[in-house]
Order: sequence, then structure tokens, then C-alpha cells
Amino acid sequence: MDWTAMKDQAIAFITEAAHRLYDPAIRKLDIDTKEDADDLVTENDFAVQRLLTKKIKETYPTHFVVGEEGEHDQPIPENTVTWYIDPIDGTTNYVHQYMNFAISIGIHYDGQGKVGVIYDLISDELFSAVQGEGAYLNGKRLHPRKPVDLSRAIIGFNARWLVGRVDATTKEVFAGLVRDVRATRSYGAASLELAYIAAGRLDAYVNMRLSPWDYAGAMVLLSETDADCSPLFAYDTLFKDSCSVLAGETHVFKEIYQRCNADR
Ligand code: 2AM
Ligand code: CA
Ligand code: CA
Ligand code: CA
Repeated sequence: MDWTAMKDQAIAFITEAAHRLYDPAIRKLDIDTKEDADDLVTENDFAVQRLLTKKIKETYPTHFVVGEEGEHDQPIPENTVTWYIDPIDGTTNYVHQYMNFAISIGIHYDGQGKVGVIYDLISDELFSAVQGEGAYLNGKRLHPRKPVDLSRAIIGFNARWLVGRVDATTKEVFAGLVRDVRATRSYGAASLELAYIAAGRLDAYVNMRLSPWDYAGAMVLLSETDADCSPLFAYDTLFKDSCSVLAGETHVFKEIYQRCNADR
């Protein structure tokens, strides 16, 4: 299978789809919420998903598509190329701020991430990676991550995780983390925050609940820069419907993982 050619196709599809998002006026139309009041969806989330799905199916009729909005191809049989697509990752940012959102594609095969493409159209940053061929930002190679001490780490962390459905032990662990790192940041678009680890802008990222399309693309960037990605909690499983996620430079990753999974 020619994963590099597929990466180029994914970039072409995303570039075409991005044109639907360049008019800032349109994002204000047809805003809806899902089960969670903070999970927004707009007409353009559906439009971009439809366009990407159409392009993928026209070009690769045997491939499966699993996207956030709409029908999924499932269950996924063995030896099936699967495209995980998030038509707009960071819809709340798209609606309210018109920055820090992205279109994300991850192509997986037999449980392995093969291709990742994430495009932030407002900052015109294209992150891409093919397994075994390195990760790139706008065509420039991203270097493997070097060890960082937790006290010097910048972690992607949303204050929401300190409240709500988090048990007391986890809250304490999170509070300790927030205290012990150099700084926390919250951009509100998981795919970009994960890509920022590959790019060296963040050293780790924590999320209590993500879906496969949020991280399927970024995972490839992370492994191509020697960063780690797994469930935050040992009892969780990636690619389940929703899952906690921890990603980071290996040293920081281990420290956070141990803190979150000790004594349970
Ligand atoms: P989304 O914009 O595609 O929904 C911050 O909210 C990040 O978490 C975004 O990347 C968002 O993706 C993702 N996310 C995943 N599940 C979510 C949920 N149930 N509610 C809000 N955001 C969610
Ligand atoms: Ca959503
Ligand atoms: Ca998402
Ligand atoms: Ca989305």
C-alpha cells in the first residue's frame, strides 16, 4: 500500500474541504449542541464530513470511513484501510473565536496509524506524517522529542477536568500536576494540541474523554517524533467510543502516567 500517496490525497481532500470554512460569516448559521451543552456542531461540520467522505469513497471504494458527524462504516474487518475524520476539531473555537480549529484525518490499517494530516487553516499550518517517514509541519521535518523534566514542561490541560465527573483521587493528582509543571495551556482542539507535542510547543496533553477521530491523525505525528500516546488510565482502551488520553514527550508522559495510575 502506498501510504505516501494516500497522505498526498488526504492533503488534497483537506485543502479542498478547507475552502468551505474560509467565510467567517457562515459559521454562525445552524449551530446545534449534542448531549453535552459544550459540544457544538454546525452545518459546516456536516458539510466538510460529507465532502471528505465523498472524496475518499470515490478514490478508494474499499476503504472505511469513521467520522464524527454521521454514519460510520463498522464493524471494521481485518485488513481494511480506515480513515478517521474529524471535519472540524475545535468547533467551539470555530464558532466563537474563528481560530484554533482544524480538519483532521488519520489513516489506520491493522491497528496501526499509517498517515496523519491535520490542517489549521487560519494559521495555515499543515501537520503531516507517514509511518516510518517522519512528521512534518508545512513541509519542514519535526525533530524527535528530547527528554523534558516535568518542572519545565508545558502541558495541555483543560480546567474542566478539575470539576465534574472526576473522582477525588484524580482531582488531587491533577491539582498536583498543575502545580508541578511550568505552565498549562488549553487551546480547545485536541488534534492540534497533540500535534503541538510533535512540534515541541507542548510537552504533554491530557484529556478525560476523546473519540478516535480526535487523535487518530495526531498519533502518527507523535510516534514519528518519538512521543508517546495512550489512555490516561490503565483501565481505558484507545479506539473505544470514548477514552481518556495522555500524550507526551516520553519522560513527561511516564511521570504523568505513573501519577494517574498509582494505587488504583
Ligand atoms: P470537537 O470540537 O470536534 O467536538 C475540546 O473540547 C476538544 O475535545 C475538541 O478537540 C473537541 O472536539 C474534543 N471533544 C471530544 N469529545 C467532546 C465532547 N463530548 N464535548 C466537547 N468536546 C469534545
Ligand atoms: Ca464534537
Ligand atoms: Ca474533535
Ligand atoms: Ca469535530
